[in-house]
Amino acid sequence: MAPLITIERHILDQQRLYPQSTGAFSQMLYDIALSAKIIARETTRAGLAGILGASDDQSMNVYGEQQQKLDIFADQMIFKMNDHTGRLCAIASEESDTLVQIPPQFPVGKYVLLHDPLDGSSNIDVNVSIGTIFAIHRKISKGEQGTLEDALQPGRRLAAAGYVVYGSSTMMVYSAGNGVHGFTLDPSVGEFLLSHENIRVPNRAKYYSANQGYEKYWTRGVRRFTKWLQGIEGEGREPLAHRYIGSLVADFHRNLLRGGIFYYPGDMQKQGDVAGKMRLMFEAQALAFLADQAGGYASDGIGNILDIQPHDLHQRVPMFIGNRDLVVTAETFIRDNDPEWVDAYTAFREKKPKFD
Ligand code: AHM
Ligand code: MG
Repeated sequence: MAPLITIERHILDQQRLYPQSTGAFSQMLYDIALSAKIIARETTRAGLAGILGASDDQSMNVYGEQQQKLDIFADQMIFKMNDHTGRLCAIASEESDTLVQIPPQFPVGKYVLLHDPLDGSSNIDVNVSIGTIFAIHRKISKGEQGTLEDALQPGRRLAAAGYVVYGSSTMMVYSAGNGVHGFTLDPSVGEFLLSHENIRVPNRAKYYSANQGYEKYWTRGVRRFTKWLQGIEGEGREPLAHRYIGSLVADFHRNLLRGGIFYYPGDMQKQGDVAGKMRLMFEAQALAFLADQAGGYASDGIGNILDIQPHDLHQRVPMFIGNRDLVVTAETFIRDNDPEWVDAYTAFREKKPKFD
């Protein structure tokens, strides 16, 4: 019988590759796995426990979206599981306006955690897959407390990133810069077991995923690229099948395993949407890191998402992610068709960060 490899054992095995490691990093990934198990339990019991649906106080998050009860639960759970461990110097979440400091009674560590506690929250009420996304940067500032300078680093410098998908089973997928590994939760024993070792994006893509309901807002390049994926534009390739769940984690996960491209472009027509909807720090950096580690690629339409110097914690970013050849083709269509958008977005992308 092949040995069962728990996520704990896998993280420890990875740690042995770095003899100088203090173990703090491995423990942190394990803390996130534990938070994920608790969130998974709540998502499956949500209807029963009476916490399904919009939060009582009808509160809005920083993007003006109504928070769901489960969003708030997941956000607080991740904070509470990680605030006291001495491993983090700050935590930032899609649901909070600013960087959250470690409470003064607890020791301060060497890493910053950025996360989207419950991605795809519009799908909670309708029993469709949702997810948690996380990214970990190393502290680079001199003082004791974590600062925006520590959080606003390019994705290229991530120490680790991953996601949890709460679907027909719960899976955690992570990379600490040494390949992408997937674990499936066995609810009967409460352990994440290694089920997908060293995930690589398949050479042949099967799917394209985008919210085509918004096509009228898209630029000419993105529309032509979509026609190319459908085999209508260009050299008459076989069409890809279309799949769109509306939960980024679930859409990304499917395309990672089956091959394909997910895109959420920046639009010019809809005012203020030059950078689209996805959040650079809480969604895009982590998934771009995983795509890169799995042999794929993530672009904002003009270049690698991992190379963007962030200027704002809640910065939006256009996202094209999946098989490298498809993403590069999207960049080509945009370069050849959308000069106005490229100029407007480049000005946005190159804004300078303010760290004070
Ligand atoms: P959320 O973090 O508020 O849930 O929003 C992010 C979600 C992604 O999971 C998904 O890819 C996208 O928004 C769907 O947006 P749309 O409904 O515009 O297609
Ligand atoms: Mg969210």
